Amino acid sequence: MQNPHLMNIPALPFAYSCDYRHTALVLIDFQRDFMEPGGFGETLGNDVSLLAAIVPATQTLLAAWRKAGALVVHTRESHRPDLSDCPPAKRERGQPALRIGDDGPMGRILVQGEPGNQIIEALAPEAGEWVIDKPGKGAFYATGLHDRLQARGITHLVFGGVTTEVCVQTSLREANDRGYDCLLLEDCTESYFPEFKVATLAMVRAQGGIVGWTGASADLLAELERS
Ligand code: C5J
Repeated sequence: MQNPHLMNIPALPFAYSCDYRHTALVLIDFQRDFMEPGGFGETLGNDVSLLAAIVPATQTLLAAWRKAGALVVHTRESHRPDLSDCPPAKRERGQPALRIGDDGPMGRILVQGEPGNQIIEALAPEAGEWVIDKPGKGAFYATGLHDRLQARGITHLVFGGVTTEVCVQTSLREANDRGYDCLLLEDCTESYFPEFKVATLAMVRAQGGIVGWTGASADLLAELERS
């Protein structure tokens, strides 16, 4: 008998198959520091309002994923208050208005526990969901995430989050190298640079899905409902 929990989701470059009991929804860095004025994203000179467009679709997906009882992983790009996990190369890069660790309108930029470092209210983690604080762009660097996913029997990862070409793409590539099949949802990820989003989606699925699949949340929702 066919596995009733198996989902066959229309995707590119071809259908993405996964059992939601072995799949985690990974939401990357939906933090005020990236999504709202006064945070890290804006200090780098970006128009942060561009990122708001993906919140409704991500909320709908998150609600359905929760209802299915499947694993949700939230990440935050964040550093310890003493910045011992922030290499000078990261802190001193470029000419931002405020650097990591500086005081801003939402507290210290990209520092754990500060208001700006929290995930936006609309997508706030619920009890039992994993919240991974990561000092790098990738979710697997210095976090122990791989071991936790392995212990939980997770083989597939569905990604949303910001920004597409930085922390989302880095995390997806790290995951691919660790043996996970990865689906990037195009309506649940956004960039400050629309052309970078388009390019990232194309890169991920090129060459027969060289590092993963891309798809739409509506197609995932339909399969989740069916299974
Ligand atoms: C950036 C991220 N863009 N979450 N971080 O620095 O993509």
